Amino acid sequence: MKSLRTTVAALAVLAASASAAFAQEITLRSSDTHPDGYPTVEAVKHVGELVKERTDGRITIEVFHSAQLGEEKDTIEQTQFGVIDMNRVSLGPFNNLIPETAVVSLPYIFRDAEHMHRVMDGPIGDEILAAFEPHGLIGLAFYDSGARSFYNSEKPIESVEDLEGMKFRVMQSDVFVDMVDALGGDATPMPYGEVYSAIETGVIDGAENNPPSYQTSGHAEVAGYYSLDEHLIVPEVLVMSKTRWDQLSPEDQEVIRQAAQDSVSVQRELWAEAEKAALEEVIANGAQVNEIDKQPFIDAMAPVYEKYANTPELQDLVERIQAVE
Ligand code: BDP
Repeated sequence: MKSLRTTVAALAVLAASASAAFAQEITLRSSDTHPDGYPTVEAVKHVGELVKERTDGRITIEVFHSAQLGEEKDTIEQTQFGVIDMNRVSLGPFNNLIPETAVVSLPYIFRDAEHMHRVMDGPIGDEILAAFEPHGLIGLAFYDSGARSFYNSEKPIESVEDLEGMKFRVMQSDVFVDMVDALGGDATPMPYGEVYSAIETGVIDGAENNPPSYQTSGHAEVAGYYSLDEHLIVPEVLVMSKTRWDQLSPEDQEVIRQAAQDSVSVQRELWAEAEKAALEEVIANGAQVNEIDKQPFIDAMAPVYEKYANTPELQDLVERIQAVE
């Protein structure tokens, strides 16, 4: 009797572990600072749909939009620790940690969005994705973020001189602090979620971002001058916690990586539409948008390049990016 019970119990354990191995349901939580409907949020949802389809419903990705899991810098740390599984973030907050990301965050490093695509879709992009791994993250794909320009509550910026003494919020990255310094302005790094009230209360005069962020954050309501100096074409990245990644089978890892790559073209399309619509909408709501001669802004960036392309390898990376047609 005892031996029969032991055998039955042993069989039950075996059956349970076998079914766990074959059909382990996995839910991955992904963070995004942007609201529902924003191109990056929709792109990661698309990754989720592809992954679900390709694993017969076994793997689910839940996207927590609107900074529900926290501000970017904090969520990045939590992703490194494995508390958050996936994260869609700007490359900016990685600059102080991963020098390669600082190079692709240099002002005017990309001539235009097409140049950025050609660089990030090729071996240089792969090199930068690989640079995340020693920091506890797996780089999966790059997304579009258009071009960032200055906006403020005071006046249209028409020349570099107009920035003199003005206070601008930047992302938490030394590159952007030095960029504003080089233009004669005063930079205040702060989390994205604090910018609206900082402008409203006059703690800062303005910030800088792409049109969809300028619009969806509501910053256009409190800083109505948007001046198209387009100083930064900084890609966004979808990363995964390496701790979580290492728990997945190689097959599941491949499904996730491929789905992320497959979402890039979808995000680019959504981005192009969102960018156009955002500019139209802020103008319709009263924002004043002006063009600028960019050359003096480009010329002012020499010290920033010198500071961040500060090893032969990083200097070489700058040159290789510039050499991409
Ligand atoms: C937006 C990026 C977002 C950043 C934000 C910022 O998409 O990832 O958090 O700018 O300025 O354009 O912090």
